[in-house]
Amino acid sequence: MALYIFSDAHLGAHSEAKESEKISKISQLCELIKEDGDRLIILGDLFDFWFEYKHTAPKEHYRVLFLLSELVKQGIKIDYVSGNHDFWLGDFFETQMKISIHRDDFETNYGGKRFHFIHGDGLAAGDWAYRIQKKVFRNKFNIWLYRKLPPDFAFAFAKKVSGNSRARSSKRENEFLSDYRNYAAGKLKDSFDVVVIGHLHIPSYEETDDGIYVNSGDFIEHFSYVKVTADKISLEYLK
Ligand SMILES: [Mn+2]
Repeated sequence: MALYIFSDAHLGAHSEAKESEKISKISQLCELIKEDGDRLIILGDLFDFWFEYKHTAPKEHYRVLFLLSELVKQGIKIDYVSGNHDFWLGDFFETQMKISIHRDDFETNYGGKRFHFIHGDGLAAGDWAYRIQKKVFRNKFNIWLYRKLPPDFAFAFAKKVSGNSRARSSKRENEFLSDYRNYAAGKLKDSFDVVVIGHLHIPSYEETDDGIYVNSGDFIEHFSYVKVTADKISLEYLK
């Protein structure tokens, strides 16, 4: 029995070669999960952009959706904590994939330990500009309005904006690494045993007297993931 966690594949953001590499690594991870896993947590930004309409969902992500549904079919429970690139998840994952969606942070117990999960966008104290943008992007009326756009146009536009946001945030977040550490420290004082965050694309594992803070890294360059068993929590890398 093991719980697996990964994040930040940003599917759809890169060249065809990179996209194939990412998909084959996700497939490799799924094989590991099938061997000894019983739970998977996707910690946000699996997709670089996800938007669904009442009657349609993006076809370019068929391959990863297939891999995930294979896991569900095997009885593996999947939770998906949305990130800043995929917060527009509608009901597709819950109704069609049987995957639970969490739009903010998410708490759960595993192997007798208490876990706190959050993607991590907007955590840094100095990141006020992003927090304003987040309010606009998540506004119900704005989402309703955006859905009125023809899908091909809406996707082309979003991919442009999404690329800009990626370029900006990688620089910004690196300046705020200590804010993430402080956030985790607060939660660990607050009775959690383990805090797992994504978003930074920098894998890390830190143990203190209060517990463990892990950053899941990314599935673009590091192919890092977190594995939790009854007696061990580790940050691992795919070969
Ligand atoms: Mn992110």
